[in-house]
Amino acid sequence: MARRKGLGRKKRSTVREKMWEEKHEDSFTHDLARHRRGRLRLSEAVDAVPGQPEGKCLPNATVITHSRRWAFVSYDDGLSDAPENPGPLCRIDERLREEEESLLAPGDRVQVQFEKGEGVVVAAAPRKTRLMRLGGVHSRIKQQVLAANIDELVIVASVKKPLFSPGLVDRFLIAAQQGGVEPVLCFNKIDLDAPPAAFLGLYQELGIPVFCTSCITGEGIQELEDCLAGKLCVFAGHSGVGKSSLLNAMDPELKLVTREVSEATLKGRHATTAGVLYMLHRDIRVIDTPGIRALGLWGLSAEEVSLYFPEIATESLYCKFRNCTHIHEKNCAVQKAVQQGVIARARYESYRRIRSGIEAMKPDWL
Ligand SMILES: Nc1nc2c(ncn2[C@@H]2O[C@H](COP(=O)(O)OP(=O)(O)O)[C@@H](O)[C@H]2O)c(=O)[nH]1
Ligand SMILES: [Mg+2]
Ligand SMILES: [Zn+2]
Repeated sequence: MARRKGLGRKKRSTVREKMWEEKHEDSFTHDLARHRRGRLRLSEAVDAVPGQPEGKCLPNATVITHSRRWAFVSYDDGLSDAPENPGPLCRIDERLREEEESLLAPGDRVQVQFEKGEGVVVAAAPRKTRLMRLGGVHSRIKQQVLAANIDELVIVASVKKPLFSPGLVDRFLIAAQQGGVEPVLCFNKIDLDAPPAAFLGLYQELGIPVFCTSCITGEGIQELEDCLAGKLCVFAGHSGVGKSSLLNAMDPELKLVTREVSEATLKGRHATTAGVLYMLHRDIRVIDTPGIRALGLWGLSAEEVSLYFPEIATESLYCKFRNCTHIHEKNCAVQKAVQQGVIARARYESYRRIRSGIEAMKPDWL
């Protein structure tokens, strides 16, 4: 990628790091794709616009959605009607792209400057929270941020069509903890079948609010709406579980496109291609993400996995070995707790699968 002369990212990094700590939101950097263990590596952050007086570079818009080169933004109060404003579609400055991929995510706070009748996103504020995953095999970006600055992660699952997948929920719960987001679980399509009772209790015991909804009968929609009022949240889950339908049910004015779940695979098709932020009534702002079939966890080592399963972490204090993997050891308190039903087997199986997946992958963040 062509770098602008004199930008000198590395040299200025310590200065920016210090400034970022002091000013947080007001100073401008952007967390890039190559963080380690969820920590911002500000040495790799994109710098503020060259020549911009420090402290004057404030966010004035929020990213609604974006492609590689273009962002659709919502301007802060007062700016949308400004005579010099050419409209919400803005070009993304090359420093906010990496190898032709945009580094922005819906929910990002950005500064747009108006240049020759064109809006240009020139800088992005550090993210308060994020939902991220490993980039797909074809993506050059290893860590993909799906949504930024969200308060709640609404994990949507359906009881049927497609079938409930506890493994994906457990992965989302880890991603929520990594990104500093509060998780909420929503079992949708309860008109088709009862929500799985064992799992309802399990997640409630873990302290996760659980909602049971139907977009057909309207059951549970009001409760979900009350929980999300005034918040920015992201809806995530398999394709076809009813994410877009839930948004339509909360605010019929939205009229989002929904898709029939393909009978052949019962996995749903991808109707939504990029994450988009929608403004609903009651100041509910929701980022609807494309259906996610698998959530690769980013920046996690095999040893760390148990820390994200609170019930496993608690039991592991009683294991004979400090570095117990809880998989093959004798005298393992975790395995004993699973046998005694203290730890749910489904959660333990998730733990094993996630852990062995990371071991097999030999990720480059370790
Ligand atoms: N029976 C039933 N079908 C639903 C419900 N919610 C959504 N659907 C259907 O499920 C399919 C996928 O919904 P959609 O909102 O596009 O799912 P998304 O991919 O998660 O956004 C559509 O055919 C919807 O009509 C529900 O509560 N009950
Ligand atoms: Mg959808
Ligand atoms: Zn153990």
